[in-house]
Amino acid sequence: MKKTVYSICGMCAVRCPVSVTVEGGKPVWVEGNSNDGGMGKSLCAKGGATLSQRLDTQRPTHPMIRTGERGEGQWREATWDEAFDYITEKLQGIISKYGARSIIFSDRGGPFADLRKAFMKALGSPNYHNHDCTCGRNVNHASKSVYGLGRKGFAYDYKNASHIVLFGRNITEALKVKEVKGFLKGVNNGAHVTYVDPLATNTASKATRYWQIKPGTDYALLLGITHYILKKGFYDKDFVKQYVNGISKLRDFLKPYTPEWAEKETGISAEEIMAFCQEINNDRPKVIFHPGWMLSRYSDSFYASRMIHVLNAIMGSIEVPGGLFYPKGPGDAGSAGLKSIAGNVPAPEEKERADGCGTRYPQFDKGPGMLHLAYEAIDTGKPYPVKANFIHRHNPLIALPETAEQRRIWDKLELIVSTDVYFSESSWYADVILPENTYIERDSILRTEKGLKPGFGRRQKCVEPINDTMPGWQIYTEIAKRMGKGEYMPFESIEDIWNYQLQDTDIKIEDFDAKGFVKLAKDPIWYDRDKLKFGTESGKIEIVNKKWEDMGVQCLKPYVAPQAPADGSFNLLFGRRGYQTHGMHHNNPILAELLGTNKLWMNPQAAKKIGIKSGDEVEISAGDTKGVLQAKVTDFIHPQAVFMLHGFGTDVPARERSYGRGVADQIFMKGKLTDWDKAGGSPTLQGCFVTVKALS
Ligand SMILES: Nc1nc2c(c(=O)[nH]1)N[C@H]1C(S)=C(S)[C@@H](COP(=O)(O)OP(=O)(O)OC[C@H]3O[C@@H](n4cnc5c(=O)[nH]c(N)nc54)[C@H](O)[C@@H]3O)O[C@H]1N2
Ligand SMILES: Nc1nc2c(c(=O)[nH]1)N[C@H]1C(S)=C(S)[C@@H](COP(=O)(O)OP(=O)(O)OC[C@H]3O[C@@H](n4cnc5c(=O)[nH]c(N)nc54)[C@H](O)[C@@H]3O)O[C@H]1N2
Ligand code: SF4
Ligand SMILES: [Mo]
Repeated sequence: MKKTVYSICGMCAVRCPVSVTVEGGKPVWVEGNSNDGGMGKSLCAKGGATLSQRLDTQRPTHPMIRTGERGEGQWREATWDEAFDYITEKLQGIISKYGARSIIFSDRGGPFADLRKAFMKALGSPNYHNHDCTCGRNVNHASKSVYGLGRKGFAYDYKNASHIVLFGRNITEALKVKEVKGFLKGVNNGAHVTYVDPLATNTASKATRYWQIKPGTDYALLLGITHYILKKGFYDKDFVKQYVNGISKLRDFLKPYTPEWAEKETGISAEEIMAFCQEINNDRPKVIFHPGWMLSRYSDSFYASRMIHVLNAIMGSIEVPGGLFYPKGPGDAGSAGLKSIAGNVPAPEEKERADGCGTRYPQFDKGPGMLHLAYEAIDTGKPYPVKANFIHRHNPLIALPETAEQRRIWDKLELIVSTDVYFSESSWYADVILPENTYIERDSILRTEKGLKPGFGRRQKCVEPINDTMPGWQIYTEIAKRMGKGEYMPFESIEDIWNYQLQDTDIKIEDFDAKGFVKLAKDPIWYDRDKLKFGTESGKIEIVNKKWEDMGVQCLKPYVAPQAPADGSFNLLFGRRGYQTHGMHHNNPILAELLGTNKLWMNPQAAKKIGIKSGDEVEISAGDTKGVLQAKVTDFIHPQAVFMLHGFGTDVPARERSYGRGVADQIFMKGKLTDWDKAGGSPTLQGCFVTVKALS
């Protein structure tokens, strides 16, 4: 009667291994899959709300086709056949008028995305996008310009580290279960933790040194740190000699950027900076500088991230325990990889992406593209018209800035299809909603799990769906077939896909039964540190990368201080907490209770000036956009900034538990859809100001 099914959590994009207990066909318990030692039985609060998600009735339970105006909330429930016919007919019309390239795909991305990429290629469009333009693109591009490898080209060995330096990386709340466990082990083992953030988050309480930096000045801090480290010789000279090009150019460039100079820009004392450098020198090479994500959303964040990547290199912390390591893939363990589904579909005839990644913007990765740049194409019809948008497990209307402006642009689309489990802001504005099964009700394609012990992982259906929903793999396979592209996705069942993926390996699908995953190596794989190879043309770490400079990206850019807020206005900071995933679970019956509403954090100095105390209602505004929140007056925030949690203030009435609760941060980000970092590419979400006034 009682059985255990191993699967992969889907309550956030971290996708931890889980173990689900099923009794009489019903799920009764979810916990971490303890076959994975790093995970144990742990789960976060969102993972713990899995069963509540499934039972939530304020979700799309059938395919839905819009009957009223977009966003009006008038729908008719449809059968899957009707929904697919509707989509196919519209798509055929759009393709015959504008060509297949006029279709874009806006995906969350991640380890199961291969099938959706195949779907887009099969339709004949080059315009696949994932969410990363507002997540880690700047950090990724910065990493590529230094190592020739993206941001996922390295992983971090927290538990053995001697010093962990976090720039706005709220690792204990914006969490990944295995990572936070590794981090806490490191802390318990006595690692130093330096935490840099204008906000003293929960992670600051684990730090041995907390710096309440002036918002947007991390690049200055990093220049001051690197200047002093080079001046004092606090770096790994052997590693630099062997692997790093451009150290003398860096030294010259850094001449003006002394710790005393950095103090003036950042508010962090020169003495503290020098003491930190001394400590880091003792702790290296077991040192991790983590670039975070949020620091990556100012206009110079590409450069701040770049300097962090350079620091990791000159610490010599690459491919050492307690430092950074290359996540190893199947090939490193002597195995073939999963066979790619997209790899088997011919490339679309159209080579130019609508967003210009890889052509107009040669430095930006074509793979995930840049959704905000595709918006320009939707809006202007250049370089060619874009008329259809598939949205999968993505909520761009709140993930990108300026919801209202995005809706204006989306109105130029002739078809919007959203595959979601919730009425997100984006699915609510679509023409068709295709409800996916909740994750415990569905199988997904197999994933590759890179790491010191690489392997493959399987998400499998634990229980039958309770609604008229479908797994993503089937949705796209069905549409492809109806569009006459079935030959590229010739699958009738998930087993067909699994067997296809495993065909080059020695692994059978039954091998996943015992643990939920298959490891390809018994022992951790470390590369020979004398034979490291980086992805640059020289094979070395490039402080000045000629390829990037030739593409118009200066590598060592002089510091320009960020714009300061005008009198009475503040830098708007935002972030998340352990029991929320962006804006997606605010209506989950259990999590809605924990989340309540968001508040506006303000420093006492600033609050006093405008006559506000904790608990007072305040009006926040940017231009003609306004919102009201309760103030939380606290020393834990820099006087120049205010902070609010992301994901609140939904305007979707069907989400009754969260509708009207709190205020959304993205609505205040005026002009940010077209204001992006020219070197890294991401919208400068953080360079935004609001004014605050007392209401009574
Ligand atoms: N203003 C502001 N903007 C931000 C951020 C911020 O903090 N503030 N954070 C940025 C960051 S780091 C990121 S990564 C992005 C995140 O932006 P998104 O990637 O859009 O966010 P997610 O919450 O991961 O996923 C969103 C959608 O997936 C749906 N979903 C959930 N589970 C499932 C499922 O099982 N199947 C399907 N098909 N759909 C599902 C949800 O209902 C939701 O609509 O936002 C970025 N933008
Ligand atoms: N519980 C939970 N966990 C998550 C997610 C989630 O939605 N919920 N999302 C996942 C995803 S997609 C991501 S990208 C990560 C995000 O992980 P983080 O980026 O660590 O998460 P945030 O809470 O957004 O934290 C951003 C921090 O940046 C700080 N900050 C703002 N301006 C500056 C500045 O000028 N300098 C510095 N140094 N710091 C600054 C903010 O004050 C805030 O504390 O979390 C992942 N984990
Ligand atoms: S971090 Fe939490 S919600 Fe995200 S996958 Fe892991 S257990 Fe699930
Ligand atoms: Mo993210």
